[in-house]
This record gives sequence, structure tokens and C-alpha cells, in this order.
Amino acid sequence: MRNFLTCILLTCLYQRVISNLHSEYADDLNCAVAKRLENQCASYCYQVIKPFIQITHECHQKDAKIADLIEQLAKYKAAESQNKELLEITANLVDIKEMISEMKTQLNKSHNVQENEHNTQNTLNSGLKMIKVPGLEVFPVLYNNHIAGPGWIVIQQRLNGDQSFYRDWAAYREGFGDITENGEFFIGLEKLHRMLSTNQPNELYIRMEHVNKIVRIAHYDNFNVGDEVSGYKLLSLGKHLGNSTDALRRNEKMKFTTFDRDNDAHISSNCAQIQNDGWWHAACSDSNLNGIYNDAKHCIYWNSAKLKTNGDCLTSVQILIKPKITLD
Ligand SMILES: [Ca+2]
Repeated sequence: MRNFLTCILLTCLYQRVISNLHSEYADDLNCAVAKRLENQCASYCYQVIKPFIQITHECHQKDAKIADLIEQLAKYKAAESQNKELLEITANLVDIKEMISEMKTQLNKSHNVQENEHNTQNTLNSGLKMIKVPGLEVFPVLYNNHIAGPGWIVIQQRLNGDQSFYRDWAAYREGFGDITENGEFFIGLEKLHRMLSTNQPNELYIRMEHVNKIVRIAHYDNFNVGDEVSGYKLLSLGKHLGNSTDALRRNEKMKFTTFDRDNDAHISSNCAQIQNDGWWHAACSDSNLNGIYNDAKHCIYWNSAKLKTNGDCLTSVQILIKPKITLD
């Protein structure tokens, strides 16, 4: 810029000198001298103005670039503004999602309270009721308040031999038979597992009537069964109560075995095939509540098969469960 101003100043000074020369000596100079001076002046001016012309061109280019940059900056600012709006919208969506999640939780709690109230009403009477447990659709269960008091659900019943209990794995998993007060049935291992999968322990109550009319009770205070992956393992029984022997203890921690699914501890045989049932066999069992009704060899019994006599065969069995009520 300093050079440019210097050039302008020199140009102006030169023009002034020439002008003075013209005014003072114009009459004395001839045309040739005037022409030469004019040419010299033009040449000199061009040399001085040339960089200015180049700088002017570069300035125009830079002005165009600056204009582009200003335009881009405006676009960036607009985009930044949009990003801020999107971030605010996203944050609002997260808040809304959390609110919906909280509302769902509250709704589920309310639903569970209503369900528990409904179930509590159900337990007051015997008979068939519909229940809902997590992971399964609604299904019927048989309540019985005559055998051991209110609130008990019958999970297995043998009364007359109408139903075969020598069934495969799928049948024991799903359940089978006639779920009525006078029917024979097994509720199914999957339903049993789900019903027992609560925050509180469950009791197991087995009522057994012998051929000689004697009634025995096997009562356990912490009955639990695992899922299918575990082989519906008999996880726990708890303390044994009642006037029977503790003939199920041997089966604790055992998986369920059917004639087509050998999960027992018998190395060379399938206990379900030996005893004609489906059960939590060890190698094998001291009980056979799913055995053949009124069969001389494989009748339904409780106690060691070696000690079994005809009087030990059972004419009826009811296996019941109920959530354990604690005073804690
Ligand atoms: Ca085996």
C-alpha cells in the first residue's frame, strides 16, 4: 500500500511538473520534444500504475472470496442453530421417553395390585379359577380349601385311574388331564415353575389316602422347581412336616425324567421307564405318585419300593401348593 501511494504521489508530481513546463515553456518547445515527453510520461505512468492494476485485480478476487466466506459462515451459523434445536428436541424426547417408562412402571404396579386383589378373592373359594403369572397367558387352576385350608392350588390329582401318567416330556411340560374337582390331571412343569417363581417361598402339601383308608400328609415349607433349561430341577423342598415319612428328600436337587428324557442318576436305566411315570428321579425314588393307578407292580406309593406292601398303594393323591405366609 505504501508503494502504491508513493507511485500516485510521484505521478501527480510528474504531471504537475509537465503542466508547469507546458505553461512556462510551451511556446518554446517544438512538437517533437513535446511528443517525446508525452511518450516518456505514458511509459512511466504505465510502470507505476501496472502493479496497481494487478493489485486491483487481486483485490477483486479476494473480495469475491471474502463474500463466499461470509456466505459460508452464514450457512454454518444457520446449521449450528439447527443443530442446537435438534439437540434440544432430542433432550426433550429423552425426557418424554423416561416419563413414558415411569408411567408404564406405575401402570404395571397398579395392574399387579388389582391382580393380587383378584387372586386373593379367588382363594376364598374352591373351584376352577383363571390366573395370570409372568411369562404365560392366563390359564385355569383348581383351588381347594377343603384339604388344607384356603388358598391352596391343586397341581396334581389322582382319584380313579382315568388318566395315564406315563407321558412324554412335552406332555409333562405342558400339563395334561382333566382339571376339575373330580378329574385327574397334572398342571404342567412350565406353569408350576412360573407359579413358584415368586419373591416368597411356597409350600407343598401332599394328601395321600391308602387302600386301607389311612390318610398321610407330606408337607414341605419351601418347594421350588427350576426352569426347563435346568431340567425343571427340584430346587428345594424345605422342612418336612406331617405324618408321613420324608420320602421325597432323595429326589431333592434332581431333574425331571420322562421315558423320552433321561435326566436321572441311574447310570444304566431310565427311572421313568422302570417306574412307569414322570418324576424327579434320583436312581430312582422312594415314591411314585405318578405311577400306574391300582397296578400291582407299579402302583402309586410313598415310601421305599422295597418296603412297599399292598397296603401302601394309594387310592387317591392330591398335590397342592400355596405361597408361604410369613410373619416377617
Ligand atoms: Ca438314567
